Amino acid sequence: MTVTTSKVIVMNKMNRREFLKFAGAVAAPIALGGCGQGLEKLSDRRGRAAPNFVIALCDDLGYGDLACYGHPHIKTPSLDRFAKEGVKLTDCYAAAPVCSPSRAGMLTGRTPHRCGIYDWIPHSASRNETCRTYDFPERRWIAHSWKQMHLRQQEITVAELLKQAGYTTCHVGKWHCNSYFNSPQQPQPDAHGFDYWFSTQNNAHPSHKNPVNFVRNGREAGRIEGYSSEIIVDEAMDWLDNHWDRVGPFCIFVWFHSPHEPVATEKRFMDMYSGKKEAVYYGNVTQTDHAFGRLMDKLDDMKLRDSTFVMFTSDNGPETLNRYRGAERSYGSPGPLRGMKLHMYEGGIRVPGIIRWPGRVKPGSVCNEPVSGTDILPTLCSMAGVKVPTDRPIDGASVLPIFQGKTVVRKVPLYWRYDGALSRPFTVAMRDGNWKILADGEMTKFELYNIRFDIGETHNLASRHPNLLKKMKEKLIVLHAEIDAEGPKWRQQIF
Ligand SMILES: [Ca+2]
Repeated sequence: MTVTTSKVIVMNKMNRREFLKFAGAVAAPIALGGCGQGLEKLSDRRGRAAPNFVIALCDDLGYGDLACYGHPHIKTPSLDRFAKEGVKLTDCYAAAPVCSPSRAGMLTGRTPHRCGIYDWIPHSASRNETCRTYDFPERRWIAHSWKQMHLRQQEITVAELLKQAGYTTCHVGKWHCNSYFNSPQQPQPDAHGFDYWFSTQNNAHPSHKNPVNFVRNGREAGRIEGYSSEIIVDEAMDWLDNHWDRVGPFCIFVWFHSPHEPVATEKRFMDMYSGKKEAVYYGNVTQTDHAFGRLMDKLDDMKLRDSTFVMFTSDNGPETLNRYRGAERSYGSPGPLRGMKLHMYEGGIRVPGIIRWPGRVKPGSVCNEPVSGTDILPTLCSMAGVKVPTDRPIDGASVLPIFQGKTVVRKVPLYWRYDGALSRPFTVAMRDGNWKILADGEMTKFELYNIRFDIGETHNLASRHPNLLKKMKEKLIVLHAEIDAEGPKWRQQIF
């Protein structure tokens, strides 16, 4: 039954010809040779200046939404060029299939459940939370407890670690790691290591156009003319000009609101798709691409290209059209993947991922080694010569080995949990090598896929590989219990 659902989703988004074109675009370079770069050994880097970091994160950008990931219509010239200058990751994952947990995972290097970020976080002022409960009884929480959910002060973020190591740090865009935004009741971006922040609690309001809800270092910025992706990049460029000391290295997190709803797009980008019902969405991705390109041009103007590691990715898969009232522009594509945002199948969690690091990453290469949002902290720490915290479990791993053509060494397999997943009963997933297991929260139902050869998760191999299933089940059950025990219990059950 679930296979049928998958086919419907894929076919809704992409016809067969487009799918084959996409599959070819992704698969062919892999066959030609993975990630080997012939790069300098990491030890050679000792003594060199630590690189700057730019981590650009889109909101709900699907795996199939960029031209360089096979989209048949959307134009993304800046990112296509960026991919030719760097490495395109075919197996890049978000830490979760939904906003807030994904961001917490990226900041902490920990699977978000450990941090207590179980779901997207409502704004403290929102009114309708008392009726928001999960519809399966064992997981029902009173909804106002969601407003208690936030990235706690005791979590250690990558920004804090880099700051301690002499980096100047900046966050621009969507934050979504607390409910009481710009309030003393919960930690704000500065409390999590960002020297400078120009951020919103969640989406740009009322839409990407002329947003009114940015806060700059604790002060409301008021209504700003323009579109949020451009506004964010303007701020990042201004920060580089006027706030970065130009002495030590910098780290900027550029967290776009686009192409999440409510989508609004400048006319000239919509006009590129005139006559298409998807014009607002497609144009929105193109506008984000344009804004990203401007930031890359700025790095060139300041002669920072060679000293800056840049990663572009997304926080989860694409929204389902009309899933809720207001999602009528969500024409995002998961490409050949099964599922969408909020699913534990690949469409929910596998996202575009492109890294440029001149001199270390072979231009135009393609890498099929899995990389997750939780890997950002250990990877950046490794490059900056900063120790990763040892007083708590860190799930991510440094992915620097992929730049030397090697495999990432993981102590913890890639793991995802989202109790509100639309792919229920499957709310938990784990990937170990080429294999992915899905499970329900009670660890009684399982599916098993060879994700390398079955990217669309169409063949459940659980019954065909009982020994492998048993091994992965055992590993997952232990990991799941350990992570579950660590998550803080600020939720209250209502019965
Ligand atoms: Ca999102």
